[in-house]
Amino acid sequence: MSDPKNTPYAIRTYDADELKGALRKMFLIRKFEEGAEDSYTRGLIHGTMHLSIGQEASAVGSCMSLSDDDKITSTHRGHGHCVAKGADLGRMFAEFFGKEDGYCRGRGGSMHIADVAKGNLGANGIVGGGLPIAVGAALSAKRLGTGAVTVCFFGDGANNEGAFHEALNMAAIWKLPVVFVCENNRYGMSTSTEKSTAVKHIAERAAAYNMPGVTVDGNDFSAVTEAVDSAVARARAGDGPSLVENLTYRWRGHSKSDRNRYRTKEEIADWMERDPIGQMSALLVTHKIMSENDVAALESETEQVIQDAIAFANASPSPAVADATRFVYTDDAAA
Ligand SMILES: Cc1ncc(C[n+]2csc(CCOP(=O)(O)OP(=O)(O)O)c2C)c(N)n1
Repeated sequence: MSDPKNTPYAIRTYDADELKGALRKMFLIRKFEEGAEDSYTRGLIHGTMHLSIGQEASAVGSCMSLSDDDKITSTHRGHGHCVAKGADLGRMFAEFFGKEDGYCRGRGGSMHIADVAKGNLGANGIVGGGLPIAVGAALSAKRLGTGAVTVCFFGDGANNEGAFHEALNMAAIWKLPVVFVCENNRYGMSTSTEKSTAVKHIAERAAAYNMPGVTVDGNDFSAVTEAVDSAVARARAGDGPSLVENLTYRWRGHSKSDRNRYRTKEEIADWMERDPIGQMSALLVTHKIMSENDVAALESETEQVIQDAIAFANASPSPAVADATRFVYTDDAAA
């Protein structure tokens, strides 16, 4: 008989439906962003956007043990977090296309999607901007005794912002129920983490704020769930914050204008070999949770979901010109 200790954490912890649901969300993130990229090329999307293709295990794995009552704060690279926390894909595309059915009635676009009903407090165009918001949400949960935990996503670039240090310190002294999840994809725009950060692993910085810090392979769904689930349990038990660093990689450029001059084709190809979706599919096939045919069928099903979401967004009405300034701050402000 196989030793259960050799069975990966996710397989020991989650049932078949939960694991299939996680792989489905990872496919949805990938297909959503491919659909967004294609729509951008067709001129359907204005402004820029930041794709997280290659980082799907970090987004989905970090949200596995959260309910709709738990909160997340996201980043400029936030589509994956949004989908992982259960957002409606049609409304996301509608927001991208500037349509009335979008999450901000088409006024915000890619970097302003929030889905409060699902506990997603929103993307943020300000690097490090989500960190103080997460501390505030966790403080509110603690004071109100709701039992909710906040997962705060941020990039490696944010770890050198003052807001990062202030947020971790405050969360630690007040023992707040927050998990700081750094998605270290090795670059902040064109600057490598190596050149910009004094420590080798960002998780080492947790020691300065008297909280646990762990670095994991962020492309390994099971490793991400193992680290984040334990940090969420610690936060829920009232033992305070933790820092988890998910090592990952964005396959695409920083944004649509990136010409990728700061990294080699070989480096990108090497990380594409470590595809989080390929790894998760292999994990589920190896442990006989799905067959290869099941995985292929799931992938096709998610492609159809994305096509339907794009069709929904295309059919959604554009805002009336007379309403252009409404729903930006409050409905009343422009009334
Ligand atoms: C406070 C602030 N400074 C600079 C920028 C410009 N900017 C946008 S994204 C980015 C890089 C962020 O890198 P990281 O946090 O590692 O996230 P990633 O893009 O790698 O996901 C920068 C410098 C900004 N939006 N906000």
